[in-house]
Amino acid sequence: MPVESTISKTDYFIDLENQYGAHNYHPLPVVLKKGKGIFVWDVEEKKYYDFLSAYSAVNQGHCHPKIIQTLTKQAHTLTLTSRAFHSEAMAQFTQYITKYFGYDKVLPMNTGAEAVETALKLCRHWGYAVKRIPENKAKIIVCSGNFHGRTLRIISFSTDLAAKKEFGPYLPGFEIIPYNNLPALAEALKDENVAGFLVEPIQGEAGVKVPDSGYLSKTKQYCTDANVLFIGDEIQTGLCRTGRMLCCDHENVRPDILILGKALSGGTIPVSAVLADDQIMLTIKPGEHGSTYGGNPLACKVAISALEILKDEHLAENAEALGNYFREELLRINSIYIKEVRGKGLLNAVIINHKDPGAAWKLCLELKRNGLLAKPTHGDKIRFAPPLCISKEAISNCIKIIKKSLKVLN
Ligand code: IF1
Repeated sequence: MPVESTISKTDYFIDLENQYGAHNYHPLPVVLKKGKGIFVWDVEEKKYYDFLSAYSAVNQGHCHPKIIQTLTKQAHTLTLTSRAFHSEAMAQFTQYITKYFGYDKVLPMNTGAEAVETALKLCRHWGYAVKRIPENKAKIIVCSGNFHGRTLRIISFSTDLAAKKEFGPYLPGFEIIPYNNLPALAEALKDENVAGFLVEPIQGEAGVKVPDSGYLSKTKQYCTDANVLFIGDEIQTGLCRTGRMLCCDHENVRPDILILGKALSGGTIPVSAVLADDQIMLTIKPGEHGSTYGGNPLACKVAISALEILKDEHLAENAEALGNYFREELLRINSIYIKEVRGKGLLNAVIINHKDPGAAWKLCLELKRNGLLAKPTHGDKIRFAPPLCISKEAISNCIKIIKKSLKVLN
């Protein structure tokens, strides 16, 4: 940054990014440079509570010392081998994560979207090899309002126009049914060529849509009865975010294919994984799927640490207890501008009720001014999802900030 500059550091970096970076986002006007635990700092040294947690990737808190120690140690040792060779770390990771979640096998990838792609390919393979669906006829059922990533295949079955318009032609083989609707699933499952049902246990992007209690266990049962794979996208809801290790655990549902990402590395490097039992996973043979970086030693070591922390620090229990407390306190504010408070554990959203369609954005700017970062989604919703290591005292402070900030809407 120029020494004599008259503009603020924040404006300087925002201008720079706008000039050289693609305009595929509309971020809050804050430029961050440091993070620790539940806090982040901007380039003006202002400190904030982080109530987004990088969309639930930093469940363990920013720069968790144990993860950073693992990361730096492994970075000095071995970072990438490709899958052309075995690695010590990959072997250890495969054993660790499969025992942790109780599956026969794991297939490691990097981003969430890649893991979803992997799960879809795996499901189709199983459909042909095991279920004996006629060639090219396999169908996968998905839900309206879904968010599973941004690849061409995944946006092909998105119902969000912004995510898909003018990106066609779209890939066939998907049927979209309404979310949280059992009769619609029962009807769709009548088609014998259905191989899988891909579902988010809570729809994050749709504004933290929590389905009716019993939805997950019943959809799982319907799938089992129809010999269809239940594919749980726990990329956002998993890893303690909703008060259980997996959101599906709330209903004792074990997905046939489990997809993990985000917090699997505690917000350090992209690490994702697909878990399934042998009958499904072993339908993929050498040469049929892979990734240069998937399962790299750095990622494997980091993921083991990230998973250890979730249990060692009782983050599921903390998310459950503090989530309940947070929602109760939000409701107690009793503001006319809060139409609804919803969520599970520390995955929450408030729906703003205001004649000004820009009210949620305005409130987020005021929250930022008062030291709390959160992001509006779909105009009128604000997601509140702090790192899971947050304390009751911190939540209580944040409630005060939210209460004070709501006055900006008067
Ligand atoms: C962005 C949302 C959250 C996901 C589920 C797969 C992926 C995601 C359930 C893909 C990613 C992100 C991506 C991020 C915004 C964010 C998001 F608002 F878009 F929906 F978290 F709520 N399945 N979700 O939530 O994972 O490939 O990104 O690693 O900016 O697109 P990815």
